[in-house]
Amino acid sequence: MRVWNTFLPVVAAFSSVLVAARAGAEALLPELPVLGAPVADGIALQTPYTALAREVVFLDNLLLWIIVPITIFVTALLVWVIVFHNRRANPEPARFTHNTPLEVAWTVVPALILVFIAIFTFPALRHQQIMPEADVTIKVTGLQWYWDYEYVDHGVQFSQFMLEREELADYGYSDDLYLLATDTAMVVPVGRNIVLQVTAADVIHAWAIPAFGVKQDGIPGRLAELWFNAEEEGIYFGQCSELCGINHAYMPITVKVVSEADYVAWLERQGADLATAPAWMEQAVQLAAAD
Ligand SMILES: [Cu+2]
Repeated sequence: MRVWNTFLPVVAAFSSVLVAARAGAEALLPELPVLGAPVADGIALQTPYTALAREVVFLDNLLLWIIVPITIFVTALLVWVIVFHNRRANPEPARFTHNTPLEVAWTVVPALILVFIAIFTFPALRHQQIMPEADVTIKVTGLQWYWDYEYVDHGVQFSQFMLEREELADYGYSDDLYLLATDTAMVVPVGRNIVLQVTAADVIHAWAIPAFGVKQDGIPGRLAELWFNAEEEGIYFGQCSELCGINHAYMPITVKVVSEADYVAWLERQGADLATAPAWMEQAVQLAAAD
Protein backbone atom coordinates (compact mmCIF):
# COMPACT_ATOMS: atom_id res chain seq x y z
CA MET A 1 0.00 0.00 0.00
CA ARG A 2 2.77 2.41 0.93
CA VAL A 3 4.62 1.60 -2.27
CA TRP A 4 1.45 2.35 -4.18
CA ASN A 5 1.01 5.66 -2.37
CA THR A 6 4.45 6.86 -3.40
CA PHE A 7 4.04 5.43 -6.86
CA LEU A 8 0.69 7.09 -7.60
CA PRO A 9 1.86 10.75 -7.72
CA VAL A 10 4.68 9.74 -10.05
CA VAL A 11 2.20 8.08 -12.41
CA ALA A 12 -0.11 11.09 -12.18
CA ALA A 13 2.72 13.52 -12.92
CA PHE A 14 3.98 11.42 -15.78
CA SER A 15 0.56 11.07 -17.41
CA SER A 16 -0.13 14.80 -17.10
CA VAL A 17 3.17 15.48 -18.86
CA LEU A 18 2.08 13.04 -21.57
CA VAL A 19 -1.29 14.77 -21.92
CA ALA A 20 0.38 18.15 -22.15
CA ALA A 21 2.75 16.86 -24.83
CA ARG A 22 -0.11 15.41 -26.82
CA ALA A 23 -2.18 18.58 -26.56
CA GLY A 24 0.91 20.49 -27.67
CA ALA A 25 1.39 18.37 -30.79
CA GLU A 26 -2.23 18.97 -31.78
CA ALA A 27 -1.90 22.68 -31.08
CA LEU A 28 0.77 22.97 -33.79
CA LEU A 29 -1.89 22.34 -36.41
CA PRO A 30 -3.46 25.51 -37.87
CA GLU A 31 -6.78 26.81 -36.51
CA LEU A 32 -9.42 24.79 -38.28
CA PRO A 33 -13.17 25.47 -38.53
CA VAL A 34 -15.54 22.82 -37.18
CA LEU A 35 -17.40 21.69 -40.31
CA GLY A 36 -18.67 18.23 -39.53
CA ALA A 37 -20.69 18.34 -36.32
CA PRO A 38 -24.34 18.02 -35.33
CA VAL A 39 -26.22 21.30 -34.78
CA ALA A 40 -28.83 22.06 -32.15
CA ASP A 41 -32.42 21.37 -33.32
CA GLY A 42 -31.09 20.01 -36.63
CA ILE A 43 -33.32 17.43 -38.32
CA ALA A 44 -31.58 17.02 -41.69
CA LEU A 45 -28.37 15.19 -42.55
CA GLN A 46 -25.11 17.04 -41.92
CA THR A 47 -23.72 19.22 -44.71
CA PRO A 48 -21.84 16.89 -47.07
CA TYR A 49 -18.10 17.45 -47.62
CA THR A 50 -17.34 14.54 -49.96
CA ALA A 51 -18.82 13.38 -53.27
CA LEU A 52 -20.01 10.23 -51.46
CA ALA A 53 -21.88 12.26 -48.84
CA ARG A 54 -23.52 14.41 -51.54
CA GLU A 55 -24.77 11.23 -53.18
CA VAL A 56 -26.16 10.01 -49.83
CA VAL A 57 -27.99 13.32 -49.30
CA PHE A 58 -29.40 13.16 -52.85
CA LEU A 59 -30.66 9.60 -52.25
CA ASP A 60 -32.19 10.65 -48.95
CA ASN A 61 -34.12 13.49 -50.63
CA LEU A 62 -35.17 11.26 -53.53
CA LEU A 63 -36.57 8.62 -51.15
CA LEU A 64 -38.44 11.31 -49.24
CA TRP A 65 -40.20 12.43 -52.45
CA ILE A 66 -41.24 8.81 -53.06
CA ILE A 67 -42.17 7.90 -49.49
CA VAL A 68 -44.32 10.95 -48.72
CA PRO A 69 -46.86 10.47 -51.59
CA ILE A 70 -47.07 6.70 -50.83
CA THR A 71 -47.74 7.42 -47.15
CA ILE A 72 -50.43 9.99 -48.03
CA PHE A 73 -52.02 7.59 -50.56
CA VAL A 74 -52.17 4.65 -48.12
CA THR A 75 -53.48 6.86 -45.31
CA ALA A 76 -56.19 8.21 -47.64
CA LEU A 77 -57.21 4.64 -48.58
CA LEU A 78 -57.47 3.72 -44.89
CA VAL A 79 -59.58 6.80 -44.12
CA TRP A 80 -61.80 6.01 -47.12
CA VAL A 81 -62.37 2.44 -45.87
CA ILE A 82 -63.04 3.59 -42.30
CA VAL A 83 -65.55 6.27 -43.34
CA PHE A 84 -67.42 4.64 -46.22
CA HIS A 85 -67.12 0.94 -45.51
CA ASN A 86 -67.85 0.61 -41.83
CA ARG A 87 -70.82 -1.47 -40.65
CA ARG A 88 -73.18 1.50 -40.36
CA ALA A 89 -72.42 3.17 -43.69
CA ASN A 90 -72.24 -0.09 -45.62
CA PRO A 91 -74.31 -2.80 -43.86
CA GLU A 92 -74.29 -5.12 -46.89
CA PRO A 93 -70.58 -5.66 -47.85
CA ALA A 94 -69.56 -6.90 -51.30
CA ARG A 95 -68.54 -10.58 -51.33
CA PHE A 96 -66.07 -10.74 -54.29
CA THR A 97 -62.51 -11.88 -53.51
CA HIS A 98 -60.47 -11.31 -56.70
CA ASN A 99 -59.81 -8.45 -59.05
CA THR A 100 -57.13 -9.34 -61.59
CA PRO A 101 -56.35 -5.85 -63.00
CA LEU A 102 -56.07 -4.45 -59.45
CA GLU A 103 -53.80 -7.29 -58.32
CA VAL A 104 -51.54 -6.87 -61.36
CA ALA A 105 -51.38 -3.14 -60.68
CA TRP A 106 -50.44 -3.44 -57.01
CA THR A 107 -47.67 -5.88 -57.91
CA VAL A 108 -46.25 -4.07 -60.92
CA VAL A 109 -46.35 -0.50 -59.57
CA PRO A 110 -44.33 -1.21 -56.37
CA ALA A 111 -41.89 -3.31 -58.43
CA LEU A 112 -41.37 -0.37 -60.81
CA ILE A 113 -40.86 1.98 -57.84
CA LEU A 114 -38.19 -0.38 -56.44
CA VAL A 115 -36.45 -0.58 -59.82
CA PHE A 116 -36.47 3.23 -60.04
CA ILE A 117 -34.88 3.47 -56.56
CA ALA A 118 -32.30 0.81 -57.46
CA ILE A 119 -31.20 2.80 -60.53
CA PHE A 120 -29.94 5.50 -58.14
CA THR A 121 -28.90 3.27 -55.23
CA PHE A 122 -26.61 0.82 -57.02
CA PRO A 123 -24.23 3.45 -58.47
CA ALA A 124 -23.97 5.04 -55.01
CA LEU A 125 -23.14 1.64 -53.49
CA ARG A 126 -20.54 1.03 -56.18
CA HIS A 127 -18.86 4.38 -55.50
CA GLN A 128 -18.66 3.58 -51.79
CA GLN A 129 -17.61 -0.05 -52.01
CA ILE A 130 -15.02 0.02 -54.80
CA MET A 131 -11.81 1.43 -53.35
CA PRO A 132 -9.88 3.96 -55.45
CA GLU A 133 -6.08 4.05 -55.52
CA ALA A 134 -5.12 5.10 -51.97
CA ASP A 135 -3.07 8.26 -51.36
CA VAL A 136 -3.13 7.57 -47.62
CA THR A 137 -3.85 4.20 -46.01
CA ILE A 138 -4.84 4.11 -42.35
CA LYS A 139 -5.75 1.09 -40.28
CA VAL A 140 -8.44 1.84 -37.69
CA THR A 141 -9.13 -0.54 -34.83
CA GLY A 142 -12.16 -0.18 -32.56
CA LEU A 143 -11.67 -1.15 -28.92
CA GLN A 144 -13.81 -0.94 -25.79
CA TRP A 145 -14.00 2.11 -25.77
CA TYR A 146 -11.59 4.03 -27.93
CA TRP A 147 -9.97 3.94 -31.35
CA ASP A 148 -6.49 2.95 -32.48
CA TYR A 149 -4.96 4.41 -35.65
CA GLU A 150 -2.02 3.14 -37.64
CA TYR A 151 -0.61 5.01 -40.64
CA VAL A 152 0.63 1.83 -42.24
CA ASP A 153 3.09 3.47 -44.67
CA HIS A 154 4.80 5.63 -42.05
CA GLY A 155 4.87 3.59 -38.86
CA VAL A 156 2.75 6.15 -37.01
CA GLN A 157 0.43 4.80 -34.36
CA PHE A 158 -1.75 6.38 -31.69
CA SER A 159 -4.98 5.97 -29.74
CA GLN A 160 -7.98 8.29 -29.59
CA PHE A 161 -9.96 8.86 -26.39
CA MET A 162 -12.92 11.13 -25.72
CA LEU A 163 -12.12 14.33 -23.83
CA GLU A 164 -13.77 15.04 -20.50
CA ARG A 165 -15.68 18.32 -20.28
CA GLU A 166 -12.94 20.03 -18.27
CA GLU A 167 -10.26 18.98 -20.78
CA LEU A 168 -11.96 20.53 -23.84
CA ALA A 169 -10.47 24.02 -23.46
CA ASP A 170 -6.93 22.61 -23.11
CA TYR A 171 -7.30 21.00 -26.51
CA GLY A 172 -8.83 24.08 -28.15
CA TYR A 173 -12.42 22.82 -28.33
CA SER A 174 -15.54 24.70 -27.26
CA ASP A 175 -17.82 23.31 -24.56
CA ASP A 176 -20.58 22.23 -26.98
CA LEU A 177 -18.19 19.70 -28.51
CA TYR A 178 -18.32 17.59 -25.35
CA LEU A 179 -19.00 13.92 -26.32
CA LEU A 180 -17.51 14.59 -29.79
CA ALA A 181 -13.98 15.93 -29.31
CA THR A 182 -11.10 13.55 -28.66
CA ASP A 183 -7.55 13.90 -27.37
CA THR A 184 -5.93 13.01 -30.70
CA ALA A 185 -7.27 13.49 -34.23
CA MET A 186 -6.92 11.40 -37.34
CA VAL A 187 -5.12 13.94 -39.55
CA VAL A 188 -5.48 13.61 -43.33
CA PRO A 189 -4.62 15.80 -46.33
CA VAL A 190 -7.39 17.65 -48.19
CA GLY A 191 -8.42 16.44 -51.64
CA ARG A 192 -6.69 13.06 -51.41
CA ASN A 193 -8.09 9.54 -51.46
CA ILE A 194 -7.98 8.20 -47.92
CA VAL A 195 -8.53 4.44 -47.62
CA LEU A 196 -9.33 3.14 -44.15
CA GLN A 197 -8.92 -0.47 -43.15
CA VAL A 198 -11.46 -0.91 -40.38
CA THR A 199 -11.33 -3.69 -37.82
CA ALA A 200 -11.90 -4.27 -34.11
CA ALA A 201 -10.03 -6.03 -31.33
CA ASP A 202 -12.82 -7.08 -28.95
CA VAL A 203 -16.43 -6.63 -30.11
CA ILE A 204 -18.00 -5.11 -33.23
CA HIS A 205 -17.63 -1.31 -33.50
CA ALA A 206 -18.37 0.98 -36.45
CA TRP A 207 -16.32 3.92 -37.70
CA ALA A 208 -18.51 6.70 -39.11
CA ILE A 209 -18.23 10.36 -40.13
CA PRO A 210 -21.64 11.71 -41.20
CA ALA A 211 -20.24 14.69 -43.15
CA PHE A 212 -18.18 12.27 -45.28
CA GLY A 213 -21.13 9.91 -45.82
CA VAL A 214 -19.13 6.90 -44.59
CA LYS A 215 -19.88 4.20 -42.03
CA GLN A 216 -18.16 0.84 -41.73
CA ASP A 217 -18.43 -1.92 -39.16
CA GLY A 218 -15.15 -3.00 -37.59
CA ILE A 219 -15.34 -6.73 -36.97
CA PRO A 220 -12.73 -8.64 -34.92
CA GLY A 221 -10.61 -10.83 -37.18
CA ARG A 222 -11.72 -9.13 -40.38
CA LEU A 223 -10.43 -6.17 -42.35
CA ALA A 224 -13.12 -4.06 -44.03
CA GLU A 225 -12.41 -0.97 -46.10
CA LEU A 226 -13.94 2.44 -46.59
CA TRP A 227 -12.69 5.48 -48.45
CA PHE A 228 -13.34 9.20 -48.70
CA ASN A 229 -11.87 12.31 -50.26
CA ALA A 230 -12.57 15.36 -48.09
CA GLU A 231 -13.01 18.60 -50.02
CA GLU A 232 -12.46 21.21 -47.31
CA GLU A 233 -9.95 21.76 -44.54
CA GLY A 234 -11.64 21.54 -41.17
CA ILE A 235 -12.58 19.41 -38.20
CA TYR A 236 -15.10 16.62 -38.61
CA PHE A 237 -16.68 14.51 -35.87
CA GLY A 238 -18.21 11.07 -35.86
CA GLN A 239 -19.15 8.40 -33.37
CA CYS A 240 -18.96 4.67 -32.95
CA SER A 241 -22.10 3.48 -34.71
CA GLU A 242 -22.46 -0.10 -33.54
CA LEU A 243 -23.65 -0.75 -30.00
CA CYS A 244 -20.46 -2.09 -28.42
CA GLY A 245 -21.03 -2.06 -24.67
CA ILE A 246 -21.62 0.26 -21.75
CA ASN A 247 -19.38 3.10 -22.97
CA HIS A 248 -20.46 2.89 -26.63
CA ALA A 249 -21.63 6.51 -26.49
CA TYR A 250 -18.21 7.68 -25.27
CA MET A 251 -15.90 6.72 -28.13
CA PRO A 252 -16.32 9.57 -30.63
CA ILE A 253 -14.08 10.19 -33.63
CA THR A 254 -12.21 13.36 -34.63
CA VAL A 255 -10.82 13.86 -38.12
CA LYS A 256 -8.76 16.93 -39.02
CA VAL A 257 -8.47 17.66 -42.74
CA VAL A 258 -5.42 19.85 -43.41
CA SER A 259 -3.25 21.04 -46.31
CA GLU A 260 -0.58 18.69 -47.67
CA ALA A 261 2.19 20.76 -46.07
CA ASP A 262 0.48 20.65 -42.67
CA TYR A 263 -0.12 16.93 -43.08
CA VAL A 264 3.56 16.23 -43.77
CA ALA A 265 4.63 18.46 -40.87
CA TRP A 266 2.19 16.63 -38.58
CA LEU A 267 3.52 13.25 -39.76
CA GLU A 268 7.07 14.38 -38.96
CA ARG A 269 6.05 15.47 -35.47
CA GLN A 270 4.60 11.99 -34.97
CA GLY A 271 8.03 10.57 -35.82
CA ALA A 272 6.92 9.26 -39.20
CA ASP A 273 9.21 7.39 -41.52
CA LEU A 274 8.99 9.51 -44.70
CA ALA A 275 11.67 7.61 -46.63
CA THR A 276 9.03 5.64 -48.49
CA ALA A 277 6.67 8.58 -48.96
CA PRO A 278 4.46 8.26 -52.06
CA ALA A 279 5.16 10.48 -55.08
CA TRP A 280 2.39 13.00 -54.34
CA MET A 281 4.00 13.79 -50.97
CA GLU A 282 7.48 14.42 -52.32
CA GLN A 283 7.08 18.14 -52.92
CA ALA A 284 5.60 18.73 -49.47
CA VAL A 285 8.35 16.61 -47.87
CA GLN A 286 11.07 18.61 -49.64
CA LEU A 287 9.46 21.90 -48.61
CA ALA A 288 9.31 20.68 -45.02
CA ALA A 289 12.98 19.64 -45.19
CA ALA A 290 13.97 23.08 -46.52
CA ASP A 291 12.32 24.81 -43.53
CU1 LIG B 1 -17.67 0.99 -30.30
